[in-house]
Amino acid sequence: MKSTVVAGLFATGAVAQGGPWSQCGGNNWQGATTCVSGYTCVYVNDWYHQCQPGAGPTTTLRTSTTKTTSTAGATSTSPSRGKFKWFGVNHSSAEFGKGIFPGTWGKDFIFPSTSSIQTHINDGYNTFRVAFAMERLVPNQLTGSFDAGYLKNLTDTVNFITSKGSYAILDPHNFGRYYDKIITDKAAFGSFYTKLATQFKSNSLVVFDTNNEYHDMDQQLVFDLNQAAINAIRAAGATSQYIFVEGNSWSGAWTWAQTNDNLKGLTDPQNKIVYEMHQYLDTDGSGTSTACVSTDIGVQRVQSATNWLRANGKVGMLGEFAGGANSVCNQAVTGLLEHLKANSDVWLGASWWAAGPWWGDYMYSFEPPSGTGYVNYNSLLKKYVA
Ligand SMILES: *[C@@H]1O[C@H](CO)[C@@H](O)[C@H](O)[C@H]1NC(C)=O
Ligand SMILES: CC(=O)N[C@H]1CO[C@H](CO)[C@@H](O)[C@@H]1O
Repeated sequence: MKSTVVAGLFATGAVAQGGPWSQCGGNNWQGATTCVSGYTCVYVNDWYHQCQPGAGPTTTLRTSTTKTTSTAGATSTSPSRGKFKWFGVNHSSAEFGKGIFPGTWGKDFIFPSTSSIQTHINDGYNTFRVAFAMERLVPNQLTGSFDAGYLKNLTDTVNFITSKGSYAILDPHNFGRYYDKIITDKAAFGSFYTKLATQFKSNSLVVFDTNNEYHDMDQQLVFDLNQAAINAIRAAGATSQYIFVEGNSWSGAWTWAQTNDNLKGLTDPQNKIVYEMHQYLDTDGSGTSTACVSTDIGVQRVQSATNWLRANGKVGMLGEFAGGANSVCNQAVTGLLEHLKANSDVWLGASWWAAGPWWGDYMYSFEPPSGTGYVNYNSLLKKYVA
């Protein structure tokens, strides 16, 4: 998984010019520092300068990092201004140590770094999906009481985000399961949301995500769990918040229209349901490879979901997406975001998978300052902030 793609492209010498989207500078960089025709070497951060579309001097530009792509009229990949309601990053770490419950803070799991969140806010992002484990919040049973320590840390993270005016998506990263067993008790599931909503109902910048990636479950059960969560959240008095529902088959956008068509029947008295889908661009769509299938795979994979949303008068959020640090993925991700933006009547936003203090050299890590995804995609993603 460790990504060596970008460094490998020009690791062989200082002769060649950098190709599209390749690295062209940064601390300790040994390769080419100029780009092929039509591309400009753009300062991204101290560790990374990148060949981005656009005419101009082929030397490194230190300033105006994200504005330099506008001059290449022929370049269809140059994004225009975004109008997403939500655009941001998953912060994943509080759910780490799956299976080790409750586990030890600082060893098995940790909460997101507020300074990293602040960096993302400074970059312009306004939405953070905060993953957590239901087994840590309610250790004994779904209907049980919250663990005070875990709740406090989760609440501190949420409050940090929303005190800055950003949205915090509460993401029980549980796959429709509790201690690895598919949740079938809808009333108990609802009671979890009663407690969660009671806790956060006065904070309108909180978004309730009903659960991360249901999969291999009865389709009616997925419907029922989502509806139970919606009913409980509203009954608890949380009426201003958006609710993100997720679907079966890992909430994949590419299979949504076939698999999750029944979810169009979900109802909310506040009419604030958003369909959260996920989409990765590797062969099996699992988000486990640095490679993307093709430069237009992003658009291909979400097109049917776009059609489904519009045909049914629904709105969606691409709650997880990512791509490896290479030119094919860079173009595929650009195409994906352009498509979402062009259809922003039905796609309200997107959030990258993922940041978190413990991702290390993970191929998609958006943890500043040196996560592979952050280094390679921040300058692109920043262009889409709300
Ligand atoms: C909460 O965070 C504090 C550090 O701020 C840590 O000492 C404590 O163990 C954490 N507790 C839980 C349950 O996460
Ligand atoms: C796509 C991806 O990497 N998903 C991972 C997200 O993090 C959880 C753990 O929190 C993993 O189980 C997933 O594989």
